[in-house]
Amino acid sequence: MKVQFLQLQTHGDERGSLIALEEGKNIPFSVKRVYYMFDTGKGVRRGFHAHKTLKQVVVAVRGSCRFMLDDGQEKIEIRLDHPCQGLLIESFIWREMYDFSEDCVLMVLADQLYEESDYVRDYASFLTAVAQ
Ligand code: T46
Repeated sequence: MKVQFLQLQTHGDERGSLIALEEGKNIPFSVKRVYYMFDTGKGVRRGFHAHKTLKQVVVAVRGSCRFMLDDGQEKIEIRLDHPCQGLLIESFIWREMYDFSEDCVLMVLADQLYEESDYVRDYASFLTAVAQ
């Protein structure tokens, strides 16, 4: 599956912790867009789509949530619960996010600007596309 865990180096000292995200170093693409989700309601499930070309790295900078990732053949569940964990998700991976903790701030770095035409929001169309 085109999904990878990235262990992000923490620079910690007596003042606290700091993690740097740098394109071409720990982020394997040029970053065109950053967005973040917060105040996600209890029991809410988001996502329900794949991307045709977009690559993203997701970090729970605060709190936790779970991802269900599906490449059309296999489904895996991943829990993000620490700011030192990055999750690289490449194209044609169906994703659903859920079990957001109340304090969850989910930050996403993307290699492209927002473009609705890059989304596959219909699961049957996704399965057809990955079968080809
Ligand atoms: C993804 C997962 C992890 C924008 O105007 N600009 C943006 O950059 C984004 C990401 C969204 N929007 C608008 C489009 C919708 O009206 O914000 C609204 C919520 O977006 P959406 O329903 O797509 O959110 P999620 O949580 O289902 O999915 C998002 C990303 O869209 C998606 O690329 O991989 O987070």
